Amino acid sequence: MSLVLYELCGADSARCFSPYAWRVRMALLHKGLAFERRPTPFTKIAQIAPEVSRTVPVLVDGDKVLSESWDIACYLEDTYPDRPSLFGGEGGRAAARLIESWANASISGRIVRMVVRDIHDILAPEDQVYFRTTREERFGATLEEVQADRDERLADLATALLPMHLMLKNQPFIGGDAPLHTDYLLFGTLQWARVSSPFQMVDPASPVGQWFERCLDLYDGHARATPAAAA
Ligand SMILES: N[C@@H](CCC(=O)N[C@@H](CS)C(=O)NCC(=O)O)C(=O)O
Repeated sequence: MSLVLYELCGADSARCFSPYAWRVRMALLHKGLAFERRPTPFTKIAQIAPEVSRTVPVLVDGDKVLSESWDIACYLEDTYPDRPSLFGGEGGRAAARLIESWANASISGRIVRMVVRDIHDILAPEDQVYFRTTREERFGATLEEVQADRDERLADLATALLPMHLMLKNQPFIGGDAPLHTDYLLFGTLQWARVSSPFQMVDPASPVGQWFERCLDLYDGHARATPAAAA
């Protein structure tokens, strides 16, 4: 097997939670490509391929070392064109950029403030020190302060998810009748929350919650096999 995916894990190497790595993992499954997974903690990421990336995911395909989840999805689409398409054509690839920006800016940007302390708690001790230091510097507040008023911010997250809620009245996936990479872009973000935090931010009975469950069922329930964070 020549494809190797480096992902981000907690103290438990079975608990991979990076939203960007989940996007790539789902893209590999969509393409039907076999791959080996290498769960990597925060403080070991720099050793994967320092000349190429300081972040995960990193995908190794033979002698190629790739980083950046969007670039990896495009690489898979262009390198394995005979496999199921991730984008459904060039228009789909261009439109997927909007979904990526929305998922990153509007959804991940809100979710991180609801789970940042919980992420800390699933990390190994040396990663906890690194994570607390870098994130507290980034937020200008303690992890506890950042996450403190998350209940009051649920309505704001629901508003940010409204376009998805409305779309789901007409079709089961962003890709239409079946998922495309657009679905994996948002899915990765919500899977990050599911795996790293017990805080329930999307009602499982809501249209978005049901779409998320459909994504968890894809590829023989692959993503569901990573357990949700325990309360
Ligand atoms: N734009 C990158 C973002 C990747 C990224 O930020 N990954 C995080 C994990 S979710 C990371 O590796 N962080 C390393 C660190 O914080 O030291 C992508 O889409 O792949």
